[in-house]
Amino acid sequence: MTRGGELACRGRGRDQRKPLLTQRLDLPRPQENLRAGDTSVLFQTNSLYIKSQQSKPGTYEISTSTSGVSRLRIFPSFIEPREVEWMFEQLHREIPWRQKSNVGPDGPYQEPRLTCWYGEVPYTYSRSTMQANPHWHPLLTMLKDRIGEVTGYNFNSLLCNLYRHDKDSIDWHSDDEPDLGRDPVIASLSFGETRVFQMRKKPPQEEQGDYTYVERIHIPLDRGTLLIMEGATQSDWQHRVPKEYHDRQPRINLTFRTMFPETKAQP
Ligand SMILES: O=C(O)CCC(=O)C(=O)O
Ligand SMILES: [Mn+2]
Repeated sequence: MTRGGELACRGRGRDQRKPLLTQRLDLPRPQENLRAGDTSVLFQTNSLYIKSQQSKPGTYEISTSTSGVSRLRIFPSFIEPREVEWMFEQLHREIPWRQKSNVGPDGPYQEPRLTCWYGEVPYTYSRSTMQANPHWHPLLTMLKDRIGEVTGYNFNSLLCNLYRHDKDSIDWHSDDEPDLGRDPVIASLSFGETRVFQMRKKPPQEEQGDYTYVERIHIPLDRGTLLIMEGATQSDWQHRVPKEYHDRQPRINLTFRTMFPETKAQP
């Protein structure tokens, strides 16, 4: 019986189910231009892990809904190993990192990571705004252009993130602010320590916001790896980088985006 079959037989009662995190499944070999129907194995379990030290390269269609196809593209070693170290050092030293104060349901809090925004327009998330900053560091411009050449996407903005240690994190969210337009494409490039990028599918309406049984994907993002999120990924999924229980060295993550400030309801 497949793991999916086991899950289906286990019923809905919370205590009859194994904890979600014990469910493991190797990814099928990725293919370029996978069609949604080809990835049905992804839906036989509600927890999908991309195991191994390095994420497997390829294009993954992770779901299809009325919003469209949600797609990930993974490029391990997008930055060559001999280049990642000096780039990390330079970004760590020269980006003007700041701690942002956000506003959550329980009031203001200090975001548990450092950030820096580059773009012609301000960026607001978690009810707090980062001012426009057109003073791109030359290394960041070079990386933006290199990603553009390979992916065909011409990004105009960048949120830089520095996770100083194991207790720095970003909680569940989607990158779906109105200025990012419909179906935002996000290019995420990582340096430094490997951290796990987790995704969970938004539950159907009848689950009333209960994420207990949704599909999950875990992707270890190691230095030099480029992850692209495309299509309906921001409408249909959330993502986070959780805190860790063991020491972690600093990690830098660059999330390139395209802002469409003039058109609120976008192209
Ligand atoms: O650090 C990461 O890999 C993800 C960061 C992220 O999702 C964000 O800043 O919106
Ligand atoms: Mn994000």
